[in-house]
Amino acid sequence: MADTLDILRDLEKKVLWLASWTIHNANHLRSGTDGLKVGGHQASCASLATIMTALYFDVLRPVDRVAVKPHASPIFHAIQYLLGKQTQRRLEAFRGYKGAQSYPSRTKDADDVDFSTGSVGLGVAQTLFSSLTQDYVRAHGWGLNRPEARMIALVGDAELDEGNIFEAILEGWKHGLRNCWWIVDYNRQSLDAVVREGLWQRFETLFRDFGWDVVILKYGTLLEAAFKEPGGDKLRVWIDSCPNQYYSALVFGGGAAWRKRLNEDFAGDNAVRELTAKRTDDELARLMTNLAGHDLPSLLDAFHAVDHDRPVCFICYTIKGYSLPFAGHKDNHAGLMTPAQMETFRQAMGVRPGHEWDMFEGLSLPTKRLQEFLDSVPFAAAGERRLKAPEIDVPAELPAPHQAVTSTQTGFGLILNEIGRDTGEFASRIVTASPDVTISTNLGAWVNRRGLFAHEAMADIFKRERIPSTFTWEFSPKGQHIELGIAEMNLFILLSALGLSHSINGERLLPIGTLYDPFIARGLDALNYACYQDARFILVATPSGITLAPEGGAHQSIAEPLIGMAQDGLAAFEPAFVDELSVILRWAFAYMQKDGDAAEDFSLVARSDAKPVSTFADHAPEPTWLRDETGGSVYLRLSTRPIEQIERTMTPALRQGIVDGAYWQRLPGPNAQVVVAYTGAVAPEAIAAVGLMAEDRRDVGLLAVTSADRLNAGWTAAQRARERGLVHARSHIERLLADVPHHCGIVTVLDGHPATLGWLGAVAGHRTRSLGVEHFGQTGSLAELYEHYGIDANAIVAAAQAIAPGRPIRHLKALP
Ligand SMILES: Cc1ncc(C[n+]2csc(CCOP(=O)(O)OP(=O)(O)O)c2C)c(N)n1
Ligand SMILES: [Mg+2]
Repeated sequence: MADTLDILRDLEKKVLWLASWTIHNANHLRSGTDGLKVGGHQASCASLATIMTALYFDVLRPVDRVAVKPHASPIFHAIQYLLGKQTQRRLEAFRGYKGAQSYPSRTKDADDVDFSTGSVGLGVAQTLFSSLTQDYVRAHGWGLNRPEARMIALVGDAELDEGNIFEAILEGWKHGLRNCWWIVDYNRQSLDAVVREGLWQRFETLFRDFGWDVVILKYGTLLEAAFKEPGGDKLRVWIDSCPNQYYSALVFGGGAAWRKRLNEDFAGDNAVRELTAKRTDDELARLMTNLAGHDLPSLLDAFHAVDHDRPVCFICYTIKGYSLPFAGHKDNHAGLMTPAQMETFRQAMGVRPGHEWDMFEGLSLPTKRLQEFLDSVPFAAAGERRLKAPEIDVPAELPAPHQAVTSTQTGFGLILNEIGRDTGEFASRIVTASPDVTISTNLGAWVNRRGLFAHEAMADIFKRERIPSTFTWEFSPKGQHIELGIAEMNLFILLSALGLSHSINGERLLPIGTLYDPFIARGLDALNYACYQDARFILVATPSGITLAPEGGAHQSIAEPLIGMAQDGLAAFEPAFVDELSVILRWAFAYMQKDGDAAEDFSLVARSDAKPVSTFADHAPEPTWLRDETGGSVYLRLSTRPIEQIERTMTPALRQGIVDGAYWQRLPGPNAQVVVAYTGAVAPEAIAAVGLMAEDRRDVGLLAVTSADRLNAGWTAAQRARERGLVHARSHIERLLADVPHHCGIVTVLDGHPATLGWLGAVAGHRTRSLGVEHFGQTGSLAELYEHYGIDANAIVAAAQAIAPGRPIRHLKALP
């Protein structure tokens, strides 16, 4: 142990040095051209250097997964560098192009990041939901040959201000959370300043209330020993009652400041004065800052002492900027050591100029001993920690239950109900989740078939008591629906965790989350992060738009179609008919399983390209980056509006059009003056408008747009491909509009922001008028609201008349 401790002390020093140097190099030595500050957080790094040294070089096992406090990214990269998983080149390029990322990133970093962090609070909750996901996987009998992982978050104390963390704690309690450690870097500083007194007590009671074990690590071994000296008990009381601000200021002031202050406060107390007098200024400063979060023996003891799987919150007292010149200063968050300060630090670390990146430079133990130790670190012993899971076969077709008049939401429920009958692998890998809107998003039939997930079986008392109810609410470890409380953040973070199960647990899940469309905004940052780390899931959002008419403005989504277009890693669809939905869902189950290297620029192009190879089929050969569709998550914006379904046969071409984003429902003729392009629930209005116009105009076209997102992404990608020399590249929408006469006008319409389809006119230079909803909705009937917001058949006809040549329409009702 003593030997290991010496090695860890050397490594702790090296990790702090490398992280500090990485940031210094990026800011002071690498040449910059754009006049921007590069940045980095030397103080936040120093705060976690000891804790991360203890964890990565001693405590962690290969199965464990860690969400690293975002601003400690350089410490993580330094550790991976020592373990041979990070290159000097990437450290030198920290915060630069293709360099180590400012905040740990699963997709952009090359050194085995477990969870992307950066938006504070999200990584923390992700560990909780990853632990629940692990339990889910194991309860279903998968991955039992692997040891259980601990899901660990390194948490900044100010990070605990984020509400999503508390939402997650509550959910964790409901689901019997296990194997989850949150290690709080309690440096009592946020970005702006020193935090409130006594926060640790609030944290302590809160975590205990929710069933967590709480371990408070306050004093290091030096202080604990000093407390046993004469006067030590008084010194302890003094530190315990020292306000955070004073303590921080004294840390910054150093040994002389400590002595002055202690001499004043203990003027008449010989024991304490003696305790301080026998120490030099440096020794006194070391003693007074010897908090447990910087004391390897205390940390190792505490981490190794955990002998149960209950969740644990470690509150580790630390000092922001520990060992660095701005330690404890309230303004140190973005503080950087000056070149002069760095020079002093370099000398103190025993690093010779020109040897700054040398792994063992300035350390006390022989290189061979250190290297042997690194080679045997348990965490790195198993090599590649990201797992691969085989693809789950998706049926060639999903059921498309036909009802003459129905909504996409109803259709979704019916399709899942049909899938729920299946006894094979495909249906067993589906896991659904919903934040208290399971029934109202129409998952009820699926849940009736597959049950709710819980560690322990819980019967539906209503059913047992024979009280009639449409829904069976029975929990068991085999259940396939995870019911959440009303917190959309939790839904997205859970989807993020479920959607990474193939990589983390080596077991693929096919997660589907349902919620109300407007409340996507409530969890948007978590959705963004789920996509950022390439988690794979299907999001089904319903009801949507003003089409949920009597529900009113509070529940009516406007911006979501634009979110669907703009969100990277998420292919957005808004089908109008249930047969379209069936095709899209089938495609989505395959798309969400596709591998992809999201860190590569070209594959990002291919991802946004997101269209079939056949688009380029006439013109071989294609560059591989065009073919490289990477897969991703899928968002389905559905509706509760029952509309008349189309009786038709699903041909391969139609199927392809639906998936690529659009198809002609009525082909415009060579003399067409108007094309109506619609998306989603307003299909009947578009069809009616075309019917009205067809009486007076020839060849009116009707374009069904199932995915403005994929259509637009394909168009952008094709343009880029042409700019790169692939002159024959054509996107799906370019082909669809190729024969539409130049003089023809396009009216676009959807129950969402009109900009979603507004770009269509730019594809081939057609005059376009885009209808949609721009203002808050209100209660009313569909007819009233569609008229008010200008998305009814009359509005479509009026818009066509304004932009298209030809005779006015006789049937047009006078507009208000
Ligand atoms: C959601 C979000 N809001 C704001 C920020 C900006 N920010 C970065 S760090 C930070 C304070 C972090 O303090 P703490 O968690 O205590 O970390 P420390 O640097 O003290 O270790 C803030 C507000 C962010 N990264 N994410
Ligand atoms: Mg802090």
